Amino acid sequence: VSEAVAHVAFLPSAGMGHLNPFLRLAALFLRYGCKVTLIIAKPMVSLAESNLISCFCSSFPHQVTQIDFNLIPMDPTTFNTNDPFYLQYETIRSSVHLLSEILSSLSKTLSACIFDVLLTSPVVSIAENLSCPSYIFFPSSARMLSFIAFVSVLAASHPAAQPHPSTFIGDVVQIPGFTSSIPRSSVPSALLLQGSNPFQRMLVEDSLNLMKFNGIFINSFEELEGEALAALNDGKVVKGLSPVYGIGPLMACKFENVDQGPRGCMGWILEWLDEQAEGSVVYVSLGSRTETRKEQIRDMALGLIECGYSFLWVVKLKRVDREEDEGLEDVLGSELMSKVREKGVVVKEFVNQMEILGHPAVGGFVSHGGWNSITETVWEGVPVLTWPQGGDQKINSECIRISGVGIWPEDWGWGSQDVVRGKEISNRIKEMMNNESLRVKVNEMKKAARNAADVGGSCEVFVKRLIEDWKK
Ligand code: BUP
Repeated sequence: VSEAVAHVAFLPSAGMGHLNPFLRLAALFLRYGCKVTLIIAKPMVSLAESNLISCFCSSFPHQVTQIDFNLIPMDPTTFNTNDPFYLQYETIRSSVHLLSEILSSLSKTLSACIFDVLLTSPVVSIAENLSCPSYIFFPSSARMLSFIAFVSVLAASHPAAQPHPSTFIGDVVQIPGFTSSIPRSSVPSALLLQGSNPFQRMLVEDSLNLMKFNGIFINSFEELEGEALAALNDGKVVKGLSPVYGIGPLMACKFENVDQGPRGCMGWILEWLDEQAEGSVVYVSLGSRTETRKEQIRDMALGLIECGYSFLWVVKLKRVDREEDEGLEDVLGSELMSKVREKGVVVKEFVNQMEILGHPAVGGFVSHGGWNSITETVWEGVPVLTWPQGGDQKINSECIRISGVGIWPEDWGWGSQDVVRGKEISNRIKEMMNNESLRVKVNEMKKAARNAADVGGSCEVFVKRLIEDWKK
């Protein structure tokens, strides 16, 4: 490509936990002068996603072009799932020839193409035929990426022709290059379910296909996950894996503030936080996709009341036992609800998490262990207590414990299934809020995070080097 400005095409997939960091990655390349084409699979899964994309495009009117990738509608009953994200994935897969047309019309001007990891297998054949390099963006931890990449090694070493993950994943997974192993109990539970499910097929297939790209971008950095990044790049995890670029931490951008959730709600939240003493508030959010059980909500309420700290609790009631209309008072009862109101505030809307974590009153974060939440809490130097609910969250939580920036009580199990009593929750919150060494460690990590993202930091070095390579 002889043009002076590098031109990068981005193809995101569905889900805010993927879209948010993916657009932050695109904003990073924009910051270094690239031109961006955003290819959007339509129709999108949720309104929140289409709002965010509109805000992104209107924030960079001269540098970003949006192209619609109109999906061919599919009959959802063809698939044995009601997960809208998996249906989107399959629809993209079956419409991929249309994507091929879009990319070939752009290919003369393209310097690189970046795909979200959920599209790894659907786009692999297209990526192989592109005349520019293609990359995957992986929005979880380097430890989780190592696990996924190592799945192909485990599967290949099993005698059966097509072994099931529950047979090739033993009691522990010892990935070469790692000091500590991953216990079977930390493996995403959908992978271990008997019988075949879409998630298993996707992961096993992706594990092999990850090798077929020119590189993998990951929202992590040396000081947070040095061991995993080295194991991946030294060929210890799997031989032949493409370079893994730790371009993290990817931080919040201005476009995320526009029209994301009611600013009215953020207004009173910030006013309430302003009234609280520095470092005195526990912020609680177990993610947006969690199926929160009523019992878990009750235990959390008891734990928060007992711990004695003020709290800001983001509860996603919409998925409580799948009952859409139930309110928190219906779940807690009026007596418990009035105690909750004495010490804390409860929010049901989508909040601006970065703004909350950055408020001086916030002294600790009870999180599900989503990787974005972890990198955000590190960025703000807030210690974290994780209660994984599913997916990659236990493997991410291991990074928290290893790096020393937070606590993960391993015996709590998956929050979406296991019972943890209020007393235990309260004890762990107190431990997080009172532990001086956690605070020191997370502040060291905050400095390292900011250095990595600063002028001359690892993130800039990687991005500038890639842009130069693309221009050759
Ligand atoms: Br909830 C919530 N506000 O109210 P993770 C989330 N977020 O800004 P994962 C908000 O969404 P799940 C809210 O800051 C982070 O960037 C949060 O990503 C933001 O969770 C993102 O932490 C969530 O990686 O699970 O794994 O995507 O979908 O349940 O949040």
